[in-house]
Amino acid sequence: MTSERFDPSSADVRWQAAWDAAQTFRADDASPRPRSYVLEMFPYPSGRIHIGHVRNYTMGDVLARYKRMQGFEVLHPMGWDSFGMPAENAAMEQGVHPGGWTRANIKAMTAQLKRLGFSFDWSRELSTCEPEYYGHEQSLFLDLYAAGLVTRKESAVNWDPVDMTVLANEQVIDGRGWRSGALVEKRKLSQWFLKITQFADELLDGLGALKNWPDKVRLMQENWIGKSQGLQFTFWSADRATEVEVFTTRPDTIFGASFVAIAADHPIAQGLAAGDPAVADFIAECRKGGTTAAEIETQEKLGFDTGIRLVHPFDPAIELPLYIANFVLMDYGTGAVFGCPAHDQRDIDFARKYGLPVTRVVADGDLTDPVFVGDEAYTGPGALVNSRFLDGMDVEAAKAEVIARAEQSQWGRGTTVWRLRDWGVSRQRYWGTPIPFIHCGDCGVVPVPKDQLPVVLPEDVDFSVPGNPLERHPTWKHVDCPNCGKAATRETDTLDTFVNSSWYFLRFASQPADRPFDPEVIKQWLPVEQYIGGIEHAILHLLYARFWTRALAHIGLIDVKEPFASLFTQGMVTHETYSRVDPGNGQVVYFSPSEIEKRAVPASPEQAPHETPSGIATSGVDVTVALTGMGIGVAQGSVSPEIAIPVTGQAMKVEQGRVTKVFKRGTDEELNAGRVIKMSKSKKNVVDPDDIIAQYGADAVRWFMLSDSPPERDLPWSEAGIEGCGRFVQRLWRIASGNPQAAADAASNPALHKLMHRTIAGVGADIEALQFNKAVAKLYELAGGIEKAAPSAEKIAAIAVLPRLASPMMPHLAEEMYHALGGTGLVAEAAWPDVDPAALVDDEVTIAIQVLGKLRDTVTVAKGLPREELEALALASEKVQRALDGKAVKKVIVVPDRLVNLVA
Ligand code: ANZ
Ligand code: ZN
Repeated sequence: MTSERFDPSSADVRWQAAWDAAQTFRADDASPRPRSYVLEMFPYPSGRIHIGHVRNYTMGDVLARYKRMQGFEVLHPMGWDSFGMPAENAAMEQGVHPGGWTRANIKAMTAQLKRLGFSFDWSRELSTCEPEYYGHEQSLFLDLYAAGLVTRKESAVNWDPVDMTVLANEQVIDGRGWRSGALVEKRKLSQWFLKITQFADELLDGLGALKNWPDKVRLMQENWIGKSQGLQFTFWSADRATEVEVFTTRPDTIFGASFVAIAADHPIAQGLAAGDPAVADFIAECRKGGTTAAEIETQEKLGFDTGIRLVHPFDPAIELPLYIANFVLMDYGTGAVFGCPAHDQRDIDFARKYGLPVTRVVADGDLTDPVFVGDEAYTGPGALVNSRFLDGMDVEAAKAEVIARAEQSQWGRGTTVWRLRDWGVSRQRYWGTPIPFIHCGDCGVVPVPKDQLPVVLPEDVDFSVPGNPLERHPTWKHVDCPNCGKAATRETDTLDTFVNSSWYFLRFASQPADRPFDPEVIKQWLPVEQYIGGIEHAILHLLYARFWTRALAHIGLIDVKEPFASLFTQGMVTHETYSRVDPGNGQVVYFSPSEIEKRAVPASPEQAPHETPSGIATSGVDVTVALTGMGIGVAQGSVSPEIAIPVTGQAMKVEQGRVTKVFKRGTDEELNAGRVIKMSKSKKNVVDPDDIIAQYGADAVRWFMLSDSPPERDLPWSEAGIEGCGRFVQRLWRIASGNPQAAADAASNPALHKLMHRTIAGVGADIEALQFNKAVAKLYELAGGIEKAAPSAEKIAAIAVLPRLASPMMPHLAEEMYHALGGTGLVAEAAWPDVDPAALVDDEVTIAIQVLGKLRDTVTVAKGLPREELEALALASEKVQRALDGKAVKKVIVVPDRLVNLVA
């Protein structure tokens, strides 16, 4: 006996247990089937699964389940990106151990994921904070070191002089330490680097082959790698005592040069500082503020005139002042530039501030005057002007001409520079992979011998004092040198968490105990067929993972060069916000959905009946905020400046003189129903996955995540939407559990047969193209078709395929339906239904019927109908007769299978 209603609260756990028992989702390394590796970016164990994770993992799950039904051996793993700052912050704020906090979070989140019925191979679960993972990472790091891909060099860090600690960029807020509030200084420290720049060319060229990556992501990576072609050349002082080598990407603007500037760390600046306290003071001033390119970009431009004058390479009569300037970076190009204010924004800001000449050398349309007006540089194309032998050339030709002349006269040469820097992986933090090196007074830096790996983090650490607990630990760092046996110290830096996520997809594919992975097994699974995650990882994570894969291939550990064959970046889940302005302080106060109620009230006369359109924050804007996982993404999100949300009036619906308004629950206090924006705690517009699963069941939640919006777009959460999904779950259940009672001699239903096969083919194609919302729509259509149909053999057949079609998206309901219909085994292991190709052939066409070229009617007819029949059909149309209004038809134009035009 089947029950009336589908009850997810009992069915969900029952089927989850059945899949577990049958090990349905275990990927078999030895399988003879073709492989499919479906991967979603693994989460940071922050404590709770949020709705963004649910959307991300639902999409991956649908694809993984579908591929399994298609006969693939599917690898669909899940794990935890579990090192990183939030655990240390929790340790400092709540006095808990980062490990305990992290592991408890993982436990809670695992339970949440299991409730959603995702088809993960849990036997491959990994957590990057466990020695079983990071020990292998240490081993790979040593391999890269042996191959010369790891170096140690001096580099600037953010130093908090009060807490006496190094700060990550995210911990510097407005130039001050996030805890102490002290002005942060730049300090030089010896740091570990991975030589990603050695792969810059490859990483750039490789983008061309990633056809199944979003163009946007490829472009972002291209810009990040930033290959520029330019000219490197030397300026001399007239007495030849000073020489400054500069790099420019705009040699064409050479006659617009009005100054030369060097970085504060440039050797010339350092030399001057030794003899002149004013220079030393200025350099100290430049050291304040952050180290990121973005911060340097936005800082006020500061300069110091050294008094030195340099001569123009094309005309010794032109002299340019040499400045030390805070906007010039030491580690880009040569650490020195010439400024052409008319055509570079930084340069014009600087020139206007210090009263330097601004000369136009590229015409801006008709504007050719050498005197440049205004504060906005012209960076567009144009013909060269005021530039002697370059006049009249376009920018590209002028660049080539200057480079050729410089090379001929041997004062410069054409070069390529990259924006990409080597990857600094040292973090002065506890909760990360210990860098496996030992510092010996005699032997220098010595790698930890591989048989002594893993270098395990000490458990007993103290977070009550700021700084790196590994540094302060009484015993941990004291070891004997593996080389000479003398007393030595361990490296106390740990690896950037992005290292953890740079190879986890390899460990998922193969996890022997004694080495990081087995290359033979990797070969079978990699590349990942479909990778799904948030756009916020477009650059760093995806570039680092590509780099690690290439680096490991370079040293012969694996064969694959690109880890992710296809990449998909999903949109965010958004929700209406409820707020009001606090009259006391003018601040916006937010209310959660549980704190509000919507009531219909009489419309006041001045309120025009309308519905306020809701502005949807585009996912392209707020890219720093992590929807899913990746530790660092979360860290960035938590400190990205809160975006002020303008409250856009009242959202109301006017119906027969009444409007629906939003009130603070149980009061008459009216609230603003504001913009629909990404769910976030601070806006109180979050929906807890646990609550909605408890209320509607896993399948309704999954179905909602796939419905309504294309997957790359934002999905607005709505109560009505999820309720509709809950109703559809019940509708499908009624179809499967009701008795179709086909009479053997009932009329056949070719239309339903057609619809069924179109749905099988269409849903499959849509899932493969990740167009889940379209697959959803097709299932709605088929369900409707079945409900309308009278009993027939085709109806029985259509009902019988429903569980298999629904299985990737609503797996629990599908199992229940499958069994109610007499299926054996698990539908999750069943094959995708076959398509009858004959049923896909379109044998009907829609004919447009026109009178004097104007569309009056359409008819759907069998393909290939003869002219006379089409003509007769057209004349029989009532609408056509009305349009003719008694006039005689003079001529009939028939385009077979397309249209009939009556000329009267
Ligand atoms: C003169 C000039 C004229 C420039 C002009 C630009 C526009 P990209 O293309 O991003 O590589 N530059 C070079 N080295 C620098 C450094 N260490 N710190 C700060 N700025 C530096 O940028 C190259 C341009 O950035 C170079 O071209 C240089 O300014 C500046 F109308 O030279 B240009
Ligand atoms: Zn030694």
